[in-house]
Amino acid sequence: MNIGKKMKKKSEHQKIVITFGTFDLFHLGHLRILERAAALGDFLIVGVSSDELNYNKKKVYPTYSQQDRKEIVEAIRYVGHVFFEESLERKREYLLKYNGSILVMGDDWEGKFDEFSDIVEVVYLPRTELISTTEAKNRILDQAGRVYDPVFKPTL
Ligand code: C2G
Repeated sequence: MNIGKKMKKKSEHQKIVITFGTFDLFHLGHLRILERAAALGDFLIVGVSSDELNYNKKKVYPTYSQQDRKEIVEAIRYVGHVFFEESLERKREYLLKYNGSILVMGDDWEGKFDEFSDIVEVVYLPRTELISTTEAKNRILDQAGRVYDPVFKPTL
């Protein structure tokens, strides 16, 4: 029997925590916010931003497709349910639909979602330092340069 999955089952009267994110190139910062968000309630629901939402926001698609990002987040043991966040404007609708009690975001979003405090408790958690998808991409590019550029000398 899969105990982990059994524990994820939602029931009445549970405190539902909802969080949102892209979760591209899933890293420890992502894992830690999901762990801390889950600890605030009984059941964690995650809105994974769709590819189109990301493109509209940043004019670039994430490295991994929305289906891949959703599947990875679904596999995290702190997560009970995952849906696609199709638009930033639909947060209130999602919070009501999924019956959320707490909205959790990293503190890079501090103050941005206070407007929803009439229907949920809004909590901003400190980001994990020194880790981000952008930092990972830059490190990969830097390392690729070392591997493929025969004249590149790393500074020690
Ligand atoms: N995060 C963190 N520590 C990091 C990096 C990210 O705690 N080092 C948190 C962010 O604060 C966010 C979550 O992990 O709460 C997901 O981060 P991103 O994938 O960067 O998502 P973002 O682009 O902020 O999308 O509706 C809002 C958006 O969908 C949020």
